[in-house]
Amino acid sequence: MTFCNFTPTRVHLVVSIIFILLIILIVVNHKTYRIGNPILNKNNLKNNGLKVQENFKEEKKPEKKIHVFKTKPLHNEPDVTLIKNFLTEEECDYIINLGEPHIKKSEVCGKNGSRPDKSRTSMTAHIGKKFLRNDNPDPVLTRILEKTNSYCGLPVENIEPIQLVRYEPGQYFKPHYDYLDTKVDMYRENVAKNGQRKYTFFVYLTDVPKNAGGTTYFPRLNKHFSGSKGDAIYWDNMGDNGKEDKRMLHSGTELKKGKKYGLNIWVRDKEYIG
Ligand SMILES: O=C(O)CCC(=O)C(=O)O
Repeated sequence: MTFCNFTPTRVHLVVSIIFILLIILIVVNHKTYRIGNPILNKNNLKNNGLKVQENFKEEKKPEKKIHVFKTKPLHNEPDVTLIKNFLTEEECDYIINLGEPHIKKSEVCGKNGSRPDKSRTSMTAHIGKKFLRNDNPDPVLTRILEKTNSYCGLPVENIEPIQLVRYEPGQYFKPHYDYLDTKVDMYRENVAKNGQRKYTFFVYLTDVPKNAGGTTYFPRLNKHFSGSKGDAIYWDNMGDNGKEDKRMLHSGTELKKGKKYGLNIWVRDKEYIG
């Protein structure tokens, strides 16, 4: 039979190899589209005028960590909330150790800028940009900012440098607002640039002994609040209508004994530039 007598020539061999290579090329090319090679991402394909497959898979983004918070309402309308264990004990100690070497007399925002004042006798350290270098981000600070973003929903970029505060017996912070007074030129400019302080997280970094004062007091709500180590007291300084909410007047009452460390985390209503 002719079939049995078939003897492959060199030409047959070359044609067969080309054919097999062609099949391999088609299969590999098909797979590359489906796994979402970053070079062949949807936009590049579109920009190149190529048709994008319906089932194209995008490059996998790192999963965003989901934080679960346990909360307790402390007051309704206006809302004040206790966030249990917002920081871990280790995070509290870390912040104290990080800020303590930089601590100095607390200041208040006045007509002529930030100055020490007898209405605030505590000590403060700003934990600012130098601790948050992009090339070497501090993992604990990064986690705290991520939790803040996760709870309030505003971006990490809106958070001011966080502020460690320390009270010793006899020290206090008289009633004040956290939002900046836009009737004062320099704060109006600051708010135009950086946004207003919308949310406050005041985190208790240490336990305050019982009956030792040192509460967070809201005179217009006639309520004293406090937390255990790691708990945050959270409120909105702006209210639903976007205006400064005068009911959020608050103070740090005089500490009678022990030492109280707290952390102010203020979230602006737009990106904080500085
Ligand atoms: O010490 C407190 O309980 C509140 C502190 C406070 O209001 C502040 O530092 O702005």
